[in-house]
Amino acid sequence: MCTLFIADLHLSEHEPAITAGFLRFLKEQAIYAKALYILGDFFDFWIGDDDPNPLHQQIAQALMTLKNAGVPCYFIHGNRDFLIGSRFAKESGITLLPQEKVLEIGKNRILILHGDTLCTDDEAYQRYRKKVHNKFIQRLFSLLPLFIRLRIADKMRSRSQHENQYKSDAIMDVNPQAVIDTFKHFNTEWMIHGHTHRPAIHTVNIDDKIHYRGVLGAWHTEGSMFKVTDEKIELIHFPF
Ligand code: LP5
Ligand code: MN
Repeated sequence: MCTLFIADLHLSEHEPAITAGFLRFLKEQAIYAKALYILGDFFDFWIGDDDPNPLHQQIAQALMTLKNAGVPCYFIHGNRDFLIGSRFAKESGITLLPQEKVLEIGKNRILILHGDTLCTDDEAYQRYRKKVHNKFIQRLFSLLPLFIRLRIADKMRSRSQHENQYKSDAIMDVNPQAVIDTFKHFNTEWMIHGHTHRPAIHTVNIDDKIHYRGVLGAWHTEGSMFKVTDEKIELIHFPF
């Protein structure tokens, strides 16, 4: 039995092929897994569980079907969908996890996280993240009418895309020292994250011990997952 990890699908009504690819992945792969972990940026953006977007209901139903088939699904928030809350969790049957979680699979201790918290060189983003993760600000935002929230999210998306044009690739990648500190803090051999859209398995030598940082790919034109069994950990890309 395997445990599957995915992230950065950025599901949206404007990308029906990715939605179709995810629904197929549920039916043909996830259904046979021990569990499915979604590590953030599952939706392209999320402005509240009260958003009546039909795509959200379609995905919730598909995840509930997976749960009813005996495959639990766990979710870690990304920087686009950090407002996913208990109502969507109940409707979809997913379990919301904290932003970092250590799993023990076979002999491996694996830290799972979205990955944006490792990008400490991106100071503008870390300042922004602190603000939007403030519970009071989130509460105020949730009280706004839906159409206002949509407008704000749209402005935030365009501002982000604009700012990203002037940021180096290095700034938007993980900070090596943050990775080492995180490995030491959680005392794991592996970490699996998304966010950077740079799929790979990196080795990190800490005090002559090799650790592994697995990075998931975004679902632009193909699926990307980590498949973990007691024996091995594989990064797999597959057509939708
Ligand atoms: O998302 P992406 O890939 O473009 O870039 C990310 C970082 N940017 C973000 C911002 C999101 O894209 C914005 C969309 C969120 C939708 C949900 C709305 C919920 C609102 C809740 C309010 C409580 O995450 C980007 C990183 C990049 O990853 C790589 O790591 O660099 O970070 C930035 O661009 C930082 C910017 O400085 C912040 C941009 C947001 C602008 C906020 C002010 C505008 C508000 C307008 C209100 C009228
Ligand atoms: Mn992200």
